[in-house]
Amino acid sequence: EQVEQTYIMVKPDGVQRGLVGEIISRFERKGFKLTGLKLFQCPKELAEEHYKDLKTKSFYSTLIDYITSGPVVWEGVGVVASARKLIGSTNPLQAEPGTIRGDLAVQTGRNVVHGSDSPENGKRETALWFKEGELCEWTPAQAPWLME
Ligand code: DAT
Ligand code: MG
Repeated sequence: EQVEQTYIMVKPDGVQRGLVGEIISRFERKGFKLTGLKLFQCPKELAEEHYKDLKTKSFYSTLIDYITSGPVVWEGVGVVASARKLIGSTNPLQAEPGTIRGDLAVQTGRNVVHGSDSPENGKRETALWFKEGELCEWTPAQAPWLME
């Protein structure tokens, strides 16, 4: 099994609404290992690089204006696809109850959290938001109780 890395970001609405603990807690309870954590005011250039694939979209400039936040990196087996399921659909009104967006948000433009959409982007975004030495390598005590 391949260990993947994903980049999870609590967006500014999640931080302002006091949902940081709630959101991080869902990934912790699932069993994913936290390897980096940072509260961060995002410069415009970094937001533009992060969302560069959406540059041609009509909502691009509002999206860039909105992104300033407390980011988090999680790492684990199969974490990228699984984190996307925990997060739910982009439009919170279509996200299933039980998912983060399904439970905590109502609008696409305020959907509280970001998660990388592929292992490649997980690596790319982690490298974008965290410097060398800011990630922590450790073995959770619960590891043998989580995976055989
Ligand atoms: P996701 O965040 O689910 O990966 P995405 O990568 O397609 O979704 O888009 C990034 C963000 O851009 C998304 O979280 C909210 C915003 N966005 C996406 N589609 C939008 C739309 N049709 N109108 C307004 N904002 C949108
Ligand atoms: Mg995306």
